[in-house]
Amino acid sequence: MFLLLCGFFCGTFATKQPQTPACSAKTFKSLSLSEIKILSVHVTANRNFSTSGRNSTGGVGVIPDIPGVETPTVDICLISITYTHPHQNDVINTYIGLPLDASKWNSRFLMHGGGGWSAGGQSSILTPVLLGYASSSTDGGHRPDESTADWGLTSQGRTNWPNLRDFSSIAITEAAVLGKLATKLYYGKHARYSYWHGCSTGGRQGHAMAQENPELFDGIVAGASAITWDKFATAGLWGPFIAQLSNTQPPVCVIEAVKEAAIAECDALDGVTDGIIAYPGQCDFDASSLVGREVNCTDPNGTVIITKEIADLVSAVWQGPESLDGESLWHGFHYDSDIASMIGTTCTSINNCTIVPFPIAQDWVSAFLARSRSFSVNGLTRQDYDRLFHQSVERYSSIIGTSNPDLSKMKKTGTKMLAWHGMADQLVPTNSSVAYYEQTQSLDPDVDSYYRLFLAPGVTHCGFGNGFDPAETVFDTMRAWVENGTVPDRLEGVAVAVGNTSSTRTGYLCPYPQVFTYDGGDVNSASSFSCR
Ligand SMILES: *[C@@H]1O[C@H](CO)[C@@H](O)[C@H](O)[C@H]1NC(C)=O
Ligand SMILES: *[C@@H]1O[C@H](CO)[C@@H](O)[C@H](O)[C@H]1NC(C)=O
Ligand SMILES: *[C@@H]1O[C@H](CO)[C@@H](O)[C@H](O)[C@H]1NC(C)=O
Ligand SMILES: *[C@@H]1O[C@H](CO)[C@@H](O)[C@H](O)[C@H]1NC(C)=O
Ligand SMILES: *[C@@H]1O[C@H](CO)[C@@H](O)[C@H](O)[C@H]1NC(C)=O
Ligand SMILES: *[C@@H]1O[C@H](CO)[C@@H](O)[C@H](O)[C@H]1NC(C)=O
Ligand SMILES: *[C@@H]1O[C@H](CO)[C@@H](O)[C@H](O)[C@H]1NC(C)=O
Ligand SMILES: *[C@@H]1O[C@H](CO)[C@@H](O)[C@H](O)[C@H]1NC(C)=O
Ligand SMILES: [Ca+2]
Repeated sequence: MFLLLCGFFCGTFATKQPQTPACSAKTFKSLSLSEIKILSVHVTANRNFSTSGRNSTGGVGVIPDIPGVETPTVDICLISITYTHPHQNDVINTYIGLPLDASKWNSRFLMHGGGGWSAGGQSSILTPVLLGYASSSTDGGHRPDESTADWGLTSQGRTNWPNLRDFSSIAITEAAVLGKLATKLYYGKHARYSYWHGCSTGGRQGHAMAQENPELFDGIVAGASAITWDKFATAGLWGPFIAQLSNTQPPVCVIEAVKEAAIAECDALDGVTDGIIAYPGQCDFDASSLVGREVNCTDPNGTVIITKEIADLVSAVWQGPESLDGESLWHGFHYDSDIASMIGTTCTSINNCTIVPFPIAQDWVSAFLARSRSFSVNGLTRQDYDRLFHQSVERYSSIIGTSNPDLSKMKKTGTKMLAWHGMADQLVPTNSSVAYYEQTQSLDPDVDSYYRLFLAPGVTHCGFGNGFDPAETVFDTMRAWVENGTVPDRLEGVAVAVGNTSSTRTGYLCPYPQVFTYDGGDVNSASSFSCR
C-alpha cells in the first residue's frame, strides 16, 4: 500500500521538480566547435567532490578555506575536454563544471579568470559551482602550474604562435562557448546571465572578452588588469635593468625604508593619516632627499647608507621606463606600493645582494624576445632596452596587448564591464587602467553607461593592503548592475581602521574620474568620504 501510494504521489510530485539530467557522455555528444578537433572527452558525475585547491590558478572571487573547517565539497557534473586546432600542434584542456542537481543551479554561468601564466584550469570552476553557477575554464594550452613561459618557445627556439594565441584569448573564448553550450545541453535551457570574474591575467582575459566576444557575457569584472601586456611585461624589467646599469642591489629593507619615508611625507595630503597616499599626483617626494640616511636592517643584518644610486633606482621604478630620448615608455608605480616586487633582492650578507626580477617579466623577455632561457638583463645597454621594448610592442601588441579601446561591440551587446585597480598595486601600474579608460572615453564619451573603472586607494595587486579593498563586493555590484539595472555609482571597499589595525572601516569607491575624497569627520566612517 505504502509503495503504491508513493509510486503514485511521489511520481506525480517528481515531475514538478527540476529534472536531474543525465551527467553522461551521451548528453554531451554534440559538444564541439567547428574549428577544433576533440581528442578526448570525459564526463563524470561526482558527489562530495573536494574543492581543495580551488584558488590555485587565479584566486579572485574564491571562497577561502577557513582554518579548522573542513574543505567544502560539491556535487558536480564534470566534463574534461582535450582538443587541438588542426595543423597547429596545440593541446588544450578545458573543464566544465555544472551543479549536478538542476535544483542547485542558479540559472547563471560564471567563469573565473587565471593569474600570471595560468589561463585557468579545473580548480577555477570549483568556486563557481560551489556557489551554484555553471562554469568553465581552460589551461589555455599549457599546464596551469607552469611557472615559466617555456611553452612560448617551439623546440626549434622560435615563438610558439599558436600557444601564445591560445593563452591570449582563443582558448578562453572556446572555453566560454563550450561551457555555455554544455549548460544548455544539461539543463535544457540557456543560462539567464553569464559573467566573467578575473584579476591580473584574469582581468586581461576579461578585457579580451569585452573587446572581442562581448556577446558571450552580460557582465565582466576585471581587476588590476594586465592589459597592454606587451608593454607591461617588458616594463617589469625596467628596475632590474637600471639596477645592473648602476650596479646597485639594495636589500629589501632599504626599499621599504624609502617607501615609508615617502608615505610619511605624503600620507596626510589626502586629509587622513592612514598609511595610504590617495592623492599621488600631489606628492612630489624626492628619494634623493634621503641620500646619506642610515637604514638599519635585520635580515640581512647590518646598516646601509642610502646612496644616490639607490635613490635613482627607486625613482626610476616610480617613474616607469623611459626611452633613451627621455620619453616615457610606460607607467610607473605609486609611492605606497611595494616596489620590492620589481627590484627585490636575495642577499647572502648586507653588502652582497642579487636582484630577483619580477618573474613574469623575466619569462616574457626570455621566451618571447630574447628566445633564450638563459637571458639576463646583465650587460644590456639603454639601446638594447629600447630595442627590446619596441620589439615587444611591434610583435605582440596585436596578439596579447588586449588594449583595443574600441568597445563598440560591447555597447551593442549590452554587456557591462566593471574594472577596478588598487592604487598601491606593485605588479601592474594603476595608471595602465586609467590610460585605457581614458582612451575608451575619448572614443565614446558615453562609455560610462557600460564600462566603469574604480580606483582603490591603498589596495595592492588584486586586493589587500591598507586600503579600500572591493574584491569581496565587486561581483555582487556587477550582478546588481546587470540583473537589476543598479548603476554602480559607488563600489564598497574595506580598509584597515585608523587607530585599530584589528578592526576595519568601509568606504565607497568612485567611478573614475571622480575622486574618493575625505570631507572631514570620523576617518573610520564611510560618511566622512564622498566622490568628487
Ligand atoms: C556525501 O556527503 C553526505 C554528507 O556528508 C553523505 O550523507 C553522503 O552519503 C555522501 N555521499 C557520497 C556519495 O559519498
Ligand atoms: C589560496 O587560499 C589560501 C587561503 O585561503 C591562501 O593561503 C593561498 O595563498 C591562496 N592561493 C592562491 C594561489 O591564491
Ligand atoms: C598616474 O596618473 C596620475 C594622474 O595623471 C598622476 O597624478 C600620477 O602621478 C600618475 N602616477 C604615476 C606613478 O605615474
Ligand atoms: C641604527 O642602529 C644604530 C646602533 O646599532 C643606532 O645608533 C642608529 O641610531 C640606528 N639608526 C636608525 C636610523 O635607526
Ligand atoms: C646586527 O648588526 C649590528 C650592527 O649593525 C650588530 O651590532 C649586531 O650584533 C648584529 N646582530 C646579529 C644578530 O648579527
Ligand atoms: C656574494 O654571494 C654570492 C652568492 O650569492 C657568493 O658566490 C659570493 O662569493 C659572495 N661575495 C662576497 C664578496 O661575499
Ligand atoms: C535585485 O533587487 C532585488 C530587490 O531589491 C534584490 O532582492 C536582489 O538581491 C537584487 N539582485 C541583485 C543581483 O543584486
Ligand atoms: C579594535 O577592534 C577590535 C575588533 O573590532 C575590537 O575588539 C577592539 O576592542 C578594538 N580595540 C580598540 C583599542 O578599540
Ligand atoms: Ca592618507
